[in-house]
Amino acid sequence: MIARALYRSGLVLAIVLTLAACGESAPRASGALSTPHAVKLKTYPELVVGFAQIGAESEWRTANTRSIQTTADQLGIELDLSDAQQQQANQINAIRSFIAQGVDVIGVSPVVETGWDEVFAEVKQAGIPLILLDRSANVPAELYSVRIGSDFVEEGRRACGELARLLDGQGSIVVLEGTQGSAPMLGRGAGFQECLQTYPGLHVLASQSGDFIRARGKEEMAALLQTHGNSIDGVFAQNDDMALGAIEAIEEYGLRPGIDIKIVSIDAVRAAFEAMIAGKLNATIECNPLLGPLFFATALNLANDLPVEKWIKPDEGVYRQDTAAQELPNRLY
Ligand code: GYE
Repeated sequence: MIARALYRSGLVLAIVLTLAACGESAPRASGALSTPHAVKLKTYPELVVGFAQIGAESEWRTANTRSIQTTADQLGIELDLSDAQQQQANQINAIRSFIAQGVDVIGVSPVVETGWDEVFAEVKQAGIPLILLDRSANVPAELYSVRIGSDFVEEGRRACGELARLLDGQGSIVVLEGTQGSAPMLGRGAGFQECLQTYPGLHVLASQSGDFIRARGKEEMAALLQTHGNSIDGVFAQNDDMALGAIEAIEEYGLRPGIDIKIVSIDAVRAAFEAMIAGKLNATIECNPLLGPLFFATALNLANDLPVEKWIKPDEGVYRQDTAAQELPNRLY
């Protein structure tokens, strides 16, 4: 899907560039000083992009930031990257400063889903295209140009399917949720719940928020073990980092993660593959953070008024212990 979208956007751009080139080299009527129909398209090195990143809460996020930075460097794009340290107010300030600078395109990964209407309307008013990268926002569709990111509801369904398989449809599950009110927390939770309806033998004992952070996942898992002890059969961690923290808590409690308690998480970062190879994590649902190339290809199309799809989704898989060792060398994040 990524390849297709890139190919398509590249193709559209190539066609338009060719037309523009033809326009410029077409013979001019005598006396004419310019070619009124030639289209002057922006190229990557002319682009100025502002991106309001969330922070550095997880390995996923670090890989995402790296992908955006290295792609901008490779393409010669001027990138203003801001780190909001998990604060929505900082993201809003960053967006306002991008408007003041007059950047060509603004990108943001909204830390939570709500509270964006006003600032997004300001972006629209300024005539700057807005890309939601990774997380979505709960706003009317006309307030942004495109969202590039995963189907979080589907990821939740897949996580439930994996746990149901591992537990033979019977057992008690605890959930480690990501940042409250964020699109992946809400979407993954909804997909998981929806799929649970088809497994009457599975039920959720408790849910706690670990904010997508490893240390918090460990803390919350330790507390859950204190309360529910040996009655926990499975853990659904809404990202790998929290699952890795939970693994430590389970070991400290004296149980075997991956055996006594089955664990499924989301992201598919390298450390998750290492944990699967060690037999401590049972499965991970892929969520691709390497969105830099797609982000800038889309930004260029928007800056040139070319059409883009409203929701661009990366292709993603599910990984289990049996193929983890074989897959690890291929992992790029
Ligand atoms: O799963 C988690 C990160 O928004 C999809 O945010 C992203 C999530 C990712 O902190 O690890």
